[in-house]
Amino acid sequence: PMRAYYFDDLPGDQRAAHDCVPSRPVDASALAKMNVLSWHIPVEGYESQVDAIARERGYKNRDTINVSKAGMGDVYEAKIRGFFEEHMHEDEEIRYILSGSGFFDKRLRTHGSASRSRPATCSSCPRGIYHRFTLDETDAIKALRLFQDEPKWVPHARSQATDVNVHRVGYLQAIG
Ligand code: KMT
Ligand code: NI
Repeated sequence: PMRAYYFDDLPGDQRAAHDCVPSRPVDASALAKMNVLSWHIPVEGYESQVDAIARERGYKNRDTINVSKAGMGDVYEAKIRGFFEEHMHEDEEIRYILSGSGFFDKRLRTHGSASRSRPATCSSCPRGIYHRFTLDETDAIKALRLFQDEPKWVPHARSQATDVNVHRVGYLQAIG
C-alpha cells in the first residue's frame, strides 16, 4: 500500500526516505483534496482490476517502464535527473507498480509531499499537479504507465510559465 507523508525538505540523497522525525503522515482525506486517487491492487491477477480502472476513467493507452540501470542503459543517468525535476503533465496519468519501489513527490500546494510506492500500489497524477519521481535505495522499479489518450510524455518543468498553464490553473481551481 501507499504511505504518504510530508517531505522533510532537508538536503541529502534523493533516494533516502526524507521522512520527518517524527513522521508527519498525509492522510487519505488530504490526498483526496489533491485529487490524487489510489488503489490497492495485488500483483497476482492485477490485469482485470487495472483494466477496469482504465475502462472507467477512459484510459486508452499504456506502456511499461523499467527504471533501473540494467533496464535503461545509456539514458539512465539523464532519465533519473529528468524525473526528479519537478514538473507537470497536461493529462491525467496513472502508475501501477509491478515491482520494486520508489518515491513520487506530489506537491501539496506550497509544501512538498512524498509518497512511497510499493508493489500493489496504483495511484494517479491529476493533470497539472506538480510532481517528481526518484528511485529509492533499491534502485529499481517497474511500472505500468496508463494514459487517457496519446501519451503526453513531455514533462513541463515547473516555472513561471507552468504556474499560468491552463491545466495547472485548472488543477488549482479544481482543488479549491
Ligand atoms: C513521471 O511522470 O514522472 C514518471 O513517469 C516517472 C517514472 S514512472 C516510475
Ligand atoms: Ni511526471
